[in-house]
Amino acid sequence: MIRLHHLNRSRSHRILWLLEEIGQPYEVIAYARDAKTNLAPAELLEVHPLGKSPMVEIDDRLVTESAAITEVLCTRFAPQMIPDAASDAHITHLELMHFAEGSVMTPVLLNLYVGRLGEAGAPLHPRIQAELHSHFAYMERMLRPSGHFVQDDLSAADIMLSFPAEIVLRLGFGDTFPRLADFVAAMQARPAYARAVALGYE
Ligand SMILES: N[C@@H](CCC(=O)N[C@@H](CS)C(=O)NCC(=O)O)C(=O)O
Repeated sequence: MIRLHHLNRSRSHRILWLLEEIGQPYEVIAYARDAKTNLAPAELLEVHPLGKSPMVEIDDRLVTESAAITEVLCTRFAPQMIPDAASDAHITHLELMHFAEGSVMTPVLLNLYVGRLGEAGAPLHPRIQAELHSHFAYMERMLRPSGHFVQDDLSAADIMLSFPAEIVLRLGFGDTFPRLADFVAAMQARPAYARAVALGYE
């Protein structure tokens, strides 16, 4: 049995979408962000000491970290979404799976938090903007002519990179990175993505 610990308006949405793509039965335990702090509720700390979402239970094994969850779900239920382990594409797959949380999210989160400092954060803005731009430009360049990352059909990297790609648009960079804008539109047009949205969890 697969059980997703899902926090509203979070990285967990890409796992909900992935679960719809792979077509395995699953259940969702929904958590709501605190209305004032926007943080996860304390109940998530009862599941894991970090108290973050997504988390997935697969046959009673708790799996944390979006990239690990995506890798485990694809390996078990949708192996076509991961390039063959001996291929060059598999190395690109690994690079982008790590990039999605380990690289691009650093300037994204710095931009969010330093932005709250107002004038006090101003000396950091140019560096953060430059890092945001170079990471988004790298994503734009890594998109294949098919409009996917890594493979010419949906892959685990597409799932992982959908979250930062949606942030590119939210930050107003859609015109600067039109291929990323097309990628987001294509992923959101997939029936499985629409089914995940229709579940109404946010
Ligand atoms: N690297 C982790 C990040 C998990 C994470 O930070 N999740 C956020 C949601 S986008 C969260 O739970 N935030 C609530 C909080 O920190 O209180 C992953 O990819 O799963």
